[in-house]
Amino acid sequence: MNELKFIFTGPPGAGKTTAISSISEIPPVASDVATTDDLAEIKQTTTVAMDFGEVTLPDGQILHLYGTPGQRRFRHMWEILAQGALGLIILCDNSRPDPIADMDIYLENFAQLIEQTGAVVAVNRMETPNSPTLEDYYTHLQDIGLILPVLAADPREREDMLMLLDTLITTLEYV
Ligand SMILES: Nc1nc2c(ncn2[C@@H]2O[C@H](COP(=O)(O)OP(=O)(O)OP(=O)(O)O)[C@@H](O)[C@H]2O)c(=O)[nH]1
Ligand SMILES: [Mg+2]
Repeated sequence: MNELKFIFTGPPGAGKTTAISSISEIPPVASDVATTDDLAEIKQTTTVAMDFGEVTLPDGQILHLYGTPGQRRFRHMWEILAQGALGLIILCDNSRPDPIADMDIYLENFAQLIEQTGAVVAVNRMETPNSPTLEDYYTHLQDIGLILPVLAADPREREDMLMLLDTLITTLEYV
């Protein structure tokens, strides 16, 4: 049987490692090391290779969840992790300077996967003052010819993350 595999991606600190640890029914596998650069001001660790977790779907199948490193310098892992994936979740951190430009980086890098399968966009830290609305994300996606679901979701909340998986699965059923 083919592996059922979803990928979480997005910029450093968006919450990919957090999301997988919120959802996973097995102890998640992480590959975090201490942050040393500018990122150290925001958080203590960063992913250098991948995150891994598992969740059982309502039909009993096991879904494998992989998280990419956010940092560009580890981008060689993005392609490796995307192989054989059935869908993509792009996490956006609305407190970053230009979160829509962040989204574009991952849309571009995973364009082939998105075209072949599907993707959802999840935005956290929505309470950030003067930050984009969900409508802004959606409009931008439309402008570049993509119709993807855009949701507000907190990676620390398991229910939010399960809702994302559900949305992605529903999207894929219509591809
Ligand atoms: N307050 C708040 N904190 C959040 C929210 N979403 C994520 N976080 C926090 O942001 C941090 C995200 O860290 P990670 O999960 O390591 O981020 P990552 O995307 O894996 O980052 P890299 O591996 O460096 O690419 C965690 O400390 C989360 O608790 C949110 O909506 N609100
Ligand atoms: Mg991480």
